[in-house]
Amino acid sequence: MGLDNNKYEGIDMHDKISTYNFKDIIANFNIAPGDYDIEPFGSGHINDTFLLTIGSGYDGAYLLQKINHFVFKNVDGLMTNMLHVINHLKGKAGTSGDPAKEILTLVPCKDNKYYWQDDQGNYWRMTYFLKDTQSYDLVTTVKQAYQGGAAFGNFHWLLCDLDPALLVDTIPDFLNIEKRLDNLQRAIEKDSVGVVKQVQPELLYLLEYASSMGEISQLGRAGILPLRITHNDTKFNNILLNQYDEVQCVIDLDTVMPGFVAYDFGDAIRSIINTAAEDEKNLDAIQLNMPLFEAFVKGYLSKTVCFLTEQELKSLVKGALLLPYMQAVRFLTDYLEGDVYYKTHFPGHNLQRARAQMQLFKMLESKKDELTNIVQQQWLLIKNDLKALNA
Ligand code: ADP
Ligand code: GN1
Ligand code: MG
Repeated sequence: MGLDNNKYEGIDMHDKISTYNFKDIIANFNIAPGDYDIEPFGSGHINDTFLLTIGSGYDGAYLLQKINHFVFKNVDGLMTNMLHVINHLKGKAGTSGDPAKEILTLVPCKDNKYYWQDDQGNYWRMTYFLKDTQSYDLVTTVKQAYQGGAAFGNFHWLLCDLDPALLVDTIPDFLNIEKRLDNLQRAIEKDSVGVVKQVQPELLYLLEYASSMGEISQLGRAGILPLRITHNDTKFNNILLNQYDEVQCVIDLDTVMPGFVAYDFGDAIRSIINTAAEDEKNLDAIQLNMPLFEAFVKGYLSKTVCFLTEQELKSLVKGALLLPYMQAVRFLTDYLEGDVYYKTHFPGHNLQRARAQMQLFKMLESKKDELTNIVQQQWLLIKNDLKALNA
């Protein structure tokens, strides 16, 4: 994570910090008044996150986020979703755990709402900062991967009985590949920044796979895959691990809405199995770490074996291929549109990201059968263990 004085992911944040009147913003939230230090935090591509600390250490620290309302058009709906999910998770928290540490807690504003709009039209929210935790952009150990699987599997399990009708789609068709490909097509036709001619090989490659990528959507529409409440942004850095690298909390709840488990499985795998960064320039460095895949599967199935359908099980590897493909489509579309969606840190960043995700997709495609066998084996092993336990 990029905290180096005021350099944040390579960007100088002096300007960004001085853009906002933090004193006024903070004054609208129900926190103890004081002289808070403010630093940019995290490496998310969408929202702007700031850490608020008082004195030394992280006691009494908060995380303040400016919600990207270009991306999230319905902030009120998004925050209502977030409250439903948080309340549901807190309602289920067992006596063994500590809900304040394991589930995000929103700080209310003085008007009792959970977000505040400043006079420039920006939307702000605040959560308690969970100290002694870490998030990883790159996964390096089987323990981390296993914990990631258990975290998202448990998340699906806990939300199984939350009424999907309570949640709005915070971004309509967010993970609908057919719509994403339509957007790419529109961006090609518009060619608003004149770069389409530079990316012909990438476009040809992506379009070659387009028709086979709609399978999960089609199975969903046919009612073969059940719509559940899913996270939809299961990048590994959206989990906080404690100091022993055990899962503590699933974060970044902006996109929790109805979806298919294969999407969450696939997006997590995208960020776990890759030996290199999401935006790796050197494509040869992008390799698959199979032990991490197996560990994630083990963790995920240990929490979901009791409710996943056979069709869902079969869809998991399809999701693992689809998500890097879809990410390549999304990054490339943003490149063609002039970098209007994701934060970028240098010109051509979205193209570099798209190429890296395409490379990851190619690697996964070549190992599809091996990945499927691992899922099947783990499923059988866990089922047998359960049978033995209940015998
Ligand atoms: P984004 O939408 O920009 O990805 P996130 O909600 O994921 O924003 O937060 C960005 C980063 O901040 C996370 O990857 C994590 O490192 C850290 N983070 C988020 N929420 C908390 C929290 N409550 N306590 C500690 N760290 C947090
Ligand atoms: C964005 O906010 P962040 O960085 O967790 C994006 C995800 C992408 C991800 C790619 C709302 O997630 O969909 O998978 O970047 N979030 C949104 O790194 O578009
Ligand atoms: Mg995030």
